[in-house]
Amino acid sequence: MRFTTLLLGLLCVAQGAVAGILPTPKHDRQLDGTFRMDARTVICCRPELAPWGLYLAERLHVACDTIRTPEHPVVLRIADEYPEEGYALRILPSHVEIEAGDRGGLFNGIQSLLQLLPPEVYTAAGPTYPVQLACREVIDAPRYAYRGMHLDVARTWIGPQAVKRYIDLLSYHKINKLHLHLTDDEGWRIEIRSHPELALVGGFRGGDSPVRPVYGKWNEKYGGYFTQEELRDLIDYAALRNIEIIPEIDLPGHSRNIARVHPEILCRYTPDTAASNGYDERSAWCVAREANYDLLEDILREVCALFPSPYIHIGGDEVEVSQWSRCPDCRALMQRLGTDDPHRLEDHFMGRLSEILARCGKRPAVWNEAVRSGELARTTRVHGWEDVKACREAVAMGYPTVVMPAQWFYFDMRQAPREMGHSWAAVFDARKTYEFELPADMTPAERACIVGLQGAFWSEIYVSHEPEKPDYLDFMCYPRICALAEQAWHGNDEGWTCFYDGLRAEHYDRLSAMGVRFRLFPPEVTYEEGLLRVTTPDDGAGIFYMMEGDTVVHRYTRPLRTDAPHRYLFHTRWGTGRSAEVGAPAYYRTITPALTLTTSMGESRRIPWSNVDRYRTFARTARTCRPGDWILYRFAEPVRCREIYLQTGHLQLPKTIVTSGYAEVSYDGQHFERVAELDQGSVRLHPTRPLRAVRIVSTCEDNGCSFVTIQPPQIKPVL
Ligand code: TNX
Repeated sequence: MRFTTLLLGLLCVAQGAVAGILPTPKHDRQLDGTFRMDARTVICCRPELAPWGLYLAERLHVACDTIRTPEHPVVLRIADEYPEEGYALRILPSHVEIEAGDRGGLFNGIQSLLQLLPPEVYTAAGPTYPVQLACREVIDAPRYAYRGMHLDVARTWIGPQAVKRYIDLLSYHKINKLHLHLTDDEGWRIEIRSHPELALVGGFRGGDSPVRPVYGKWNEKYGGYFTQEELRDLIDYAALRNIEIIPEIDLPGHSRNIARVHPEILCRYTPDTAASNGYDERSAWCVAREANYDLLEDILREVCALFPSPYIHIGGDEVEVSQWSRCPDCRALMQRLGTDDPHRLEDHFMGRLSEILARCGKRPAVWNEAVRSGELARTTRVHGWEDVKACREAVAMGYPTVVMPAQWFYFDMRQAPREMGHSWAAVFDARKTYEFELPADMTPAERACIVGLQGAFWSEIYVSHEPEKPDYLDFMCYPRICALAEQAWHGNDEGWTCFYDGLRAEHYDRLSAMGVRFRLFPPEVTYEEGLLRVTTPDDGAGIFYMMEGDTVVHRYTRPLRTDAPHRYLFHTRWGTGRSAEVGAPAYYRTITPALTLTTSMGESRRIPWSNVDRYRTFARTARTCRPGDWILYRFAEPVRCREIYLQTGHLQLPKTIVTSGYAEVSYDGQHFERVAELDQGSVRLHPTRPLRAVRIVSTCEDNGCSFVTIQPPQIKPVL
């Protein structure tokens, strides 16, 4: 056992000697000698490869020549004997050559060469010459043909410039598919020329738009969309970088947005707005309304004409089928189809869309729920997102499947319990993504159906956390995308320790040069015998701290002697990377004094106020919030505390907050004084005297949702 561990360690080191390329190449060996690269080095290729020659020349700050072969060139060449997207990169004393069977392979070879140069190749300034490159031979090809990342531009509007940056970063990691989630309940992000209102109206929410505001943008009209011109530009930009954009129009559910623009697409029954506090909860297209297919054909025809991808993603996730059971037309259709199962209507709907796509020469891609019955043709590509079981079921039925179970590949999930992000699927970091394994008992036939792996970035809680800043996206995606890339291109046979060593030793500096605000692993903080001690798994990262209530940042160099460990918050930095802030256990200690919750918004019977009284879990109101509504937290005894944190809303459903309002405190239980404004539905108070009660008062006219969520208060003791 020890011997094998040692051997593996040695292998890792031996590989490490020539390592540096991420994802790890298939064959990679050091040769004798060096190649000297300087500002006079010339990239040389045939005219038809000029776009790739120029791409490389631009990053190296050198010239590209398509006519003659200069001395000591970097040669790009297409040759026969390579697998798809495979390449050979040879660094020889006389020249460098990148040879591939196709343009994708050539691009991948270029990326490997860039990674062997100093990280500055990723900056505007470029490398400092001369650079001595150790001679080397890399022969490489991908494990999976499909290595994807998804981006939700619907919930949070992410425009052309930001998507280009996203594409660049993916391309550096040899990711070759971008699944672009263009429509959802909260936004329509693609111009449809035959129906301009879809984007002109549906691209915006709040203000005078019929689309309700949600997710943090309450007091303004918010949104945007891609024109077809902009999308064409993005498609070309991605294509040069070996990335195919797969557009998604999410149907027949997740369609509340288009239903606000075209209410006639919904099922023909009077919505029960009494139960939902005035909201029409219908979000799915009526399956029986024939005119719907005309509108859908108009939309899909334009999407097919615009995107060269052979697949168009048509959604199929999380459809609320109860709407169809209540619709007389859908019920009649079910009768004609000889079924009383509304799920069969989704098959019918998706089947009709598949026919439209087929007429345009395209195939459908769908979320895994859409193939549960197995009715859809086996030419349908499935994105297995719910869990491994869902992926398994799809391959067992013979569907080509993109494996992306949320528990390993949803990068909107939190990476540690106290960090930002969702947690409904799992809390996990890059290591878990790296260590993903397919079920061991999968048959070869089932494995053959797996086309590849994909990560996802859903953006509904993007806005609420870091409005307008790219750092939330970066923090959530990197280094998890590095781990995804390694998995999808190479596999994980080297083991996490080896991969992580390479990440730290070389890739962190590259990510920094790329300007990625990536996540570092959280520091570990202990307190013993009066000493605060901090370590970081990211050996080499700087450790910093701030004192509670202060903004001055200090560098941590040695253990700190203190009797107030709860006042310190630590984080680490490496280039542009940063960890979350971490305190000693004392920092997080809370108390649970006897409490009674009441609110003017009524009580949900299913999720009662008493959940909060017992500090167990959240409670829900019976309706949305209006100006003057209040939430009162009354204590049995005066409470002395250094901080009390009041939170409305829920990470999973951030729209369920009191969107604007303020907090009041009472020291005698009778008189209240206004002390602070709510920020994204929450407020942190630092009372100076014992409290009898606190109260949140709403100033907002509804929150886009039929209730408010109230979390138990987090109360920190005076230590
Ligand atoms: C589930 S994944 C969804 C999305 C959410 C995501 C949040 C899928 C097909 N549906 O609508 O954004 O969870 O993690």
